[in-house]
Amino acid sequence: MMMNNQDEKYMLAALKLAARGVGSVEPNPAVGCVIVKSVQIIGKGWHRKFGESHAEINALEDCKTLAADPAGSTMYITLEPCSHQGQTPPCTDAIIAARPAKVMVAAIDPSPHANGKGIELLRRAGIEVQVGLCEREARQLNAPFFKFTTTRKPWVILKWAQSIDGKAAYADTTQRWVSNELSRSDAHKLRHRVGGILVGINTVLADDPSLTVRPRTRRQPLRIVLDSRLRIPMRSKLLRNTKKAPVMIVSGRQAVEEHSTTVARINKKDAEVLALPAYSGHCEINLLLDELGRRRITQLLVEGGPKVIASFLKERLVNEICVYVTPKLLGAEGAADITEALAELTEAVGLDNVNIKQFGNDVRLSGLVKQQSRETSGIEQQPQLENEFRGILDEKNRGIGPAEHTGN
Ligand code: AOF
Ligand code: ZN
Repeated sequence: MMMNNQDEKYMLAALKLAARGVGSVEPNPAVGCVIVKSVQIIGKGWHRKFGESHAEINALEDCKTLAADPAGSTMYITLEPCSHQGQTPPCTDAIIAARPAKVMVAAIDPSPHANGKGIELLRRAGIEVQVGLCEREARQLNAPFFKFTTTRKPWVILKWAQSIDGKAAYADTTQRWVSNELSRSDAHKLRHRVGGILVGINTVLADDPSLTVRPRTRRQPLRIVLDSRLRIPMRSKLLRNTKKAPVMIVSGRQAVEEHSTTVARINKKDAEVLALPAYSGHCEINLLLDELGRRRITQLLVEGGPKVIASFLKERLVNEICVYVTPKLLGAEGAADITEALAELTEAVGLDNVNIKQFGNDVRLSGLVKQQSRETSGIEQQPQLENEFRGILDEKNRGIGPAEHTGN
């Protein structure tokens, strides 16, 4: 394939632009586009927000600010341009009308509505198209999108906060937080990426969380509770504010049959009860992922507690982990022992693409799960990424939300 360092430089610039959309475009992929003519960038664009115009359209629009004509240019696009009428018209129409000489595409969009169709259309219109420049980086930036599109299962992120000695909570429930405020606000941003947030019933009983996303104008993820014995209190915040965001209580089939009055009361609160096959009291979470996939939930954030975290890891369903460690040893003052729950794991779990960041005195450690994600994500792990690109991923795709320039 004919390409050079200049090409790579422009594609990396497009990837950097794309990364700005992480946290506001989901469940769409983050896409960037750079238009170059006579060794000059004449247009830049990225998909800013779900439902808004695509990267290519924004870049073509941007050419107008320089009064530049994209005819004869080279367009660098991080994902195959769409050729379908979605919430916006097909990008291929706009590209063909703009008459670039060449289009460089980092990765094919595996969605059924794309999958090479966009590239074919451009070629048929006489535009030279090259595919595969910085493909690995492009696939990593949108790893959740690629996993979902190829497996129909959501990308699973585990998030928790703990003391140095592995306690996720204080025994005294009047002391609510283990991590500091900066960590908590960073963790909150993770919710912007996801279509679902899951906790276990013990977390609901102990913390009574609302699990909503602020600001409220944002997409509100489905709030999911694993509750094998249907113990959720009718007075819990979750069941009292079902109008703010949908709620799904997941339980075993037998429990649902046995507790039909509770189910009716939950339904009356406008929350859903999902009955799954269960064995020894535990629902088959693998089947839950299939169901969430059918509902087009592309990313799931699992927020604990320890037992739930351990079950996702035991079932090898986790793609990404984000842990906040607070510099305290809670000893007997601590509860919700993560280390103890994880002692049941029979195999060690390692992380790739590790990122470490400090929030006050707390430390956030995040990364992609090795092997587990290799098996289930369809993406290749690549620890030796291009330095510049690693920076983008570290900031944008690993455990944090939108950049300064998302335009919302
Ligand atoms: C592009 N450029 O910037 C993005 C693309 O409903 P819509 O119209 O927003 O279309 C969403 C689909 O388009 C999404 O599932 C993915 O296949 C593709 N995303 N395509 O040409 C972009 N974000
Ligand atoms: Zn498009």
